[in-house]
Amino acid sequence: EKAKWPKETVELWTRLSKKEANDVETIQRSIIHHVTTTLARAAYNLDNFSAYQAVALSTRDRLISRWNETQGQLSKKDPKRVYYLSLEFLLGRSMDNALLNMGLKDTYGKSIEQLGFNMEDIIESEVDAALGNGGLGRLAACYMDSLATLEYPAWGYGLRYNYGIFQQRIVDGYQTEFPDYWLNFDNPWELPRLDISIQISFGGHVQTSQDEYGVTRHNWIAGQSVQAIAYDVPIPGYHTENCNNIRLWRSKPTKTFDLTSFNEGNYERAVEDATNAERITSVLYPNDNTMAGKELRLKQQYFWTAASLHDIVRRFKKSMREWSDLPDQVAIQLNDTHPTLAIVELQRILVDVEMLSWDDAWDIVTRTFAFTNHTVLPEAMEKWSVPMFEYLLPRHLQIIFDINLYFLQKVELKFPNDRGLLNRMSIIEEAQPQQIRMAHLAVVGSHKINGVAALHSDLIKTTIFKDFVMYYGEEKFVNKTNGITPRRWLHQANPQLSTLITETLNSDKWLKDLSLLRGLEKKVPDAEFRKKWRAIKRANKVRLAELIKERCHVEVSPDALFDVQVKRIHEYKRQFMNILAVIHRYRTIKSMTPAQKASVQPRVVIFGGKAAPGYYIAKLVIKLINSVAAVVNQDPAVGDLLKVVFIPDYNVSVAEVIVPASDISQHISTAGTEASGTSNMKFVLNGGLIIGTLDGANIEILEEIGEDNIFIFGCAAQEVEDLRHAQRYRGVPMDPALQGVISAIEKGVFEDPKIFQPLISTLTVGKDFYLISADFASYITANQQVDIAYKNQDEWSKKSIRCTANMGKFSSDRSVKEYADEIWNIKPYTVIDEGFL
Ligand code: Z16
Repeated sequence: EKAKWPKETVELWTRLSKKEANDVETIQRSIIHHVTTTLARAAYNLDNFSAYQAVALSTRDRLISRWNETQGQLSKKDPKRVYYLSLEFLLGRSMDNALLNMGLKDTYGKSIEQLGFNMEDIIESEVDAALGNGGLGRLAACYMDSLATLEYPAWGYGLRYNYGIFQQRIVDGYQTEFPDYWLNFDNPWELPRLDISIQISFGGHVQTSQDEYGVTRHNWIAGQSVQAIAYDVPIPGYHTENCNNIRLWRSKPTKTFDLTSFNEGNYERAVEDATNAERITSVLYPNDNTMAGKELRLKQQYFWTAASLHDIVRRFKKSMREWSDLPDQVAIQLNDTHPTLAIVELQRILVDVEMLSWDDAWDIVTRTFAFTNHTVLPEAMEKWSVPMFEYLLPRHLQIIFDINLYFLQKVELKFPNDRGLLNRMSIIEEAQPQQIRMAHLAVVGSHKINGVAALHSDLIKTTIFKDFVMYYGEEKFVNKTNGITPRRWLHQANPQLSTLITETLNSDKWLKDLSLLRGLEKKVPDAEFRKKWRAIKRANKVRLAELIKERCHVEVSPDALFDVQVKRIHEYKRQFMNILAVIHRYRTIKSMTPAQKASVQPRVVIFGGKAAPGYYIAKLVIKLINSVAAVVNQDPAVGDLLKVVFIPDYNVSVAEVIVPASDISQHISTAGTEASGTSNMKFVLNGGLIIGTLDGANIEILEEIGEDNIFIFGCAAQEVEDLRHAQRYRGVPMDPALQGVISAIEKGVFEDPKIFQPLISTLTVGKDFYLISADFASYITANQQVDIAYKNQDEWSKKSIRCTANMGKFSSDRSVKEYADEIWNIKPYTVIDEGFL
């Protein structure tokens, strides 16, 4: 304790713990120091990767001092905090972002240059932290950036997987998966907290007894236990001292691992159990928008929520407050249903361990939690089989049954004699075996439930949570439209455009107040400005063309229209419809006279995205794209009029190259299926136009940028059910253009047609669930309108500028502020730079 030290000792510490300065020479010294000591290498004869490691370590030192300052000041002040529980944080690379946010990029650039290295090469040496699948995981990362930038006291909690999302390679046109062992080299962006270790239990049984007041007490006698070890990932805000934290848990065998087995002389059994303990945080499940139902996944969820809650409760207890104050000190946001067990675990701690009454405990629990829903797709709804759950978490199962009992009793009081209603609302689904509906549990245990875009938030109120809206009332269900961080997705990914915007607006304030982009509108009539705007887009396309050359071995012209669809491969996202329209385009070009061809707008169609390894149909879509590409790209009758590429291993870093380089991007899900989408926002922010359906956040983007600057087609969400019905029971025939395309595939224009039969079958009349046939004609028309509009480059540039200018709403700063004000009830806290470590 500092207070007990003699004056000289305190003075010595104070004098010697001054933070390192941020001038070029000090930074160079720090880099060289890490080369020669931490890395134990010679200061000359370094490769790019070692140089990257040294620069990363030097950057890390600066992050750590901000982290220390922030966490120290927050401990003293002890304001209300928010905890964002997410099984996924798709952070991507850290170095460039950390340097930009801390305002050190230029100084580091100079320092590195003088030491004989190039900043861009060094940045490229970093591997992505890919602890997420797609939209949900990247959203968590954007929200962490905004929380730190807006100076909210916030922590993320997640898992430190040894293997992130698999690496995708294309072999013979098919996706093949390779492990992403991202921790092969030291990870400088985490701080191991080997001293923070929490014991987590599984299995066993529940002992019941009466206490001295005759109250029944439940004692969970666990079967096995493992340790949770903390790894902290600092998240610096943009141009602020505040530095938040993501705490990731790693599973380890308990220190005294299976003494019993040892004592029985069963050494092998003991070591085997130890290996099983490590398995919990071994791998990220590679499903986006589908539920797998594996036992290990449930173990991950409990391990993570129990460790996080233990940590949160420990921190709260230090403040010596009453339990009833918990909701005034702590807000916990559940990112999807994955962390719903936290609700049950907190109830267990309060009732079984802290001896609160059930009702007092439940009041505290429900005022603490809020829940974000990200999908209405039935296959994505989390359900756990009761027998499996009971085996792993017997006490938690009892608590869930009690929560359900008390809940249904209240429903029955309000709406008597409606067994259908009780069945529909129950947390337990009466199937064989019974299933726990995690979404129902999350709704019952939270004070606010939010969807992620206006349409989606309306839809959940009329579909999956309809009965709950009737019971609780409308106020519990709110909308928080997603957002993206303009720091990574414009400033960092598109530095030239960022510079032009700052010059034009005479300030860089827009990076913290994105609505200021409106100021670009006045430049729309300025031909000189439009020329600069176009030149930047072209430079970004040249960069993407180089990446395509490298990864796909296809040469594409940066003067063609770049048409992009990059996202997880899923039937509802309709990459299949896109490639079918590409085939239609190919056939149209092939049927043209040379004179007709002369007026065709050249187009490069760019695909990217991973399919879940067990999603057969999605993987066939990838194969079809690659088969079409193989035929089209070498057809002399087509030449540069049409190129098709599938960029392998789409990830955050690849997105940072693709997004600034698109002219048009495709967001074409069947209306009502894509909860929000966030890449749509990234493209438009970078001056890319979009073609899309009336789905998710596309609708709000349309409202902001105006109908002249977006290509909308297809049916609306309200029409979907009628269209499906008509198709099923009135046998609406397939769209003729689509019929032609299917015939071409079946004739073997693109490899052996047998391969694609299962894919084509999904379009059989009456089975085309995602309504590709119903939307096909309007999709083709919308694509033709894109071609026509692109011919007039000057008009296109006006649209492009208007796009960027009107994207202010979609900053994750706006989203996070809405959560803070309307759900979490937290205030910012500005960290003061005290100049000491
Ligand atoms: C996911 O990425 C999403 C939803 C979900 O249930 C599971 C996963 Cl892993 C996505 C939505 O599909 C997307 O529309 C949305 O923009 C994103 O979550 C963030 O909210």
